[in-house]
Amino acid sequence: MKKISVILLLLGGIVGVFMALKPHKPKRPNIVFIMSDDHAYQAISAYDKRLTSTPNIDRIAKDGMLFTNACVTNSICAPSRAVILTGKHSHINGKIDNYFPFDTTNITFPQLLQANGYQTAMFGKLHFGNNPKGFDEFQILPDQGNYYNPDIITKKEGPKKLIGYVTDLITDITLNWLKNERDPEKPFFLAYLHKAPHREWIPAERHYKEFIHKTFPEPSTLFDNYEGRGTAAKEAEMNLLKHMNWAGDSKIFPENMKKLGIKESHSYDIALYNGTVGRMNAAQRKIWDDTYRPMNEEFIKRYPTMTEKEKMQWRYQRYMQDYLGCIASVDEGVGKVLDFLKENGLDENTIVVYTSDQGFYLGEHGWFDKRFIFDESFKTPLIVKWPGIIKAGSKNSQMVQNLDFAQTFLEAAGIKPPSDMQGESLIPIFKGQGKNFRDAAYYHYYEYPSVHMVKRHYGIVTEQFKLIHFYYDVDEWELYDRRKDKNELKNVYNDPAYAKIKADLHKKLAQLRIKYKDSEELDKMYIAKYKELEKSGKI
Ligand code: SGN
Ligand code: CA
Repeated sequence: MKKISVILLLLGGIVGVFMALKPHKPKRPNIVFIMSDDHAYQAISAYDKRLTSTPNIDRIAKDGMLFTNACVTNSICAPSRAVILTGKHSHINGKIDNYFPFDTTNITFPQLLQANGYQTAMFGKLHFGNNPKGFDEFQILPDQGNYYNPDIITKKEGPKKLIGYVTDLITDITLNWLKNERDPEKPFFLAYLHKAPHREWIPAERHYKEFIHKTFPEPSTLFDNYEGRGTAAKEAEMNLLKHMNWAGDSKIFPENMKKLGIKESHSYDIALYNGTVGRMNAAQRKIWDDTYRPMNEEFIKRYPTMTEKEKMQWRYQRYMQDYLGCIASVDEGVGKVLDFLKENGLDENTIVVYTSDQGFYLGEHGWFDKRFIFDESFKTPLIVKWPGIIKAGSKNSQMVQNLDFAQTFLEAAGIKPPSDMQGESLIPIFKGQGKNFRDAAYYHYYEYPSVHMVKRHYGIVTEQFKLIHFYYDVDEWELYDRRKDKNELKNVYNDPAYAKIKADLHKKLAQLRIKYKDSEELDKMYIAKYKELEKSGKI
């Protein structure tokens, strides 16, 4: 007996010495990728305290790095997601707009993570029309998803209908996976993807009751008349006063629209309202009606004597009350996930990213929605924490893009990225290096003619300038001086003082088009394909 114990002890010692001598391989980090839909950086208090407070999202900034010039390559939902997953520009991955199908022969970074030992999960909004590849588990909203009692497509059980509020449900599904389905032996990649705060901006009950009484500061360009810019800004249909729906967006009850003879009371708007609010069950609907009725009654009294200016101001407040109310739940959800990571010792070796699929107009230029290369929609929030690598409370102003995530995550996981990915790893920036990371960003938006009527355009953005080409049914160039004209109100393309700058930027833009393999031939090819979709009635 004694002999056996001695042998065992000796063996144990040998193993111990061997383990100690073996080079220590750091554990690969987990990645929690949190993305909301249409979350403007103006509505995150770590960026801007004027509109609202997001204490939990701000915690990521406090522990990590806040990017002040993060931007997208194509400011619209599904294309942005395709760029993120493939690490390739829209014209290469083929998902140029919300209509084109996502080509599932594209290789995405989650597929590579999964093939290299990561456990992968995706919960929430994807918006591809097909299921994600490379995920051990997913539960995704079909198409845009619904705010109340949403349908969901699950990997294990197929389609299901859930009861409750979408942001809370996505959070619960995510927490449940972390608690019960995560494999502690593997590093994980978790995509936690909110539908909120996408149009039609329906907050959770607790928040609409709270936010409906709030008043928010107006942006200085709320009454923009689009002078000084080209046709594209003038013809876009994203004006709060002219293009928002009264029922679907501003929550004027359909019967009240009739009563007031609001001209815009078209059937599409009523259908939107019924398609969203109409999904509530009796109990949810009662709280909704009780909360929004007094607002409706007050509006009925005021409307007949309201000036256009007052209507615009009213619509802006209504918009912000609902939009920011949606964000309140997103922030709470983020807080719960961060708490879980901390309480379970997962915070130290986990990269946490908070971002949006693009930026959004919160009344700047009188607009809502996105799509343009102009700052509020070109830029996107990006906050990243990675203890031990990223210095807590740091800020970075490099022009990083959503194009860069794939290579960043692959490098973090020790995987060599495919050579045809087009971004750059952000890891040097995380480590406090990476100065002059990108001197110019390339942008290309396609979805036209379509909702909001933002014309097709591509362009180059440097720290100081923005050169844009609007094409398809116009052929217009615009140039903005970002240093002098922060709100991008004056196109200086034809100002002789900018002749040299203009020539340099044209040259640089042509080089970028070559570098990223974009071209006039591709522009024409995508227009032809778009026209085919239009003909087949898919647009
Ligand atoms: C819907 C919205 C638009 C929005 C697009 C794309 N209208 O069509 O305002 O721009 O989705 O959004 S709605 O009245 O139906 O809400 S995206 O986030 O999917 O790109
Ligand atoms: Ca979006």
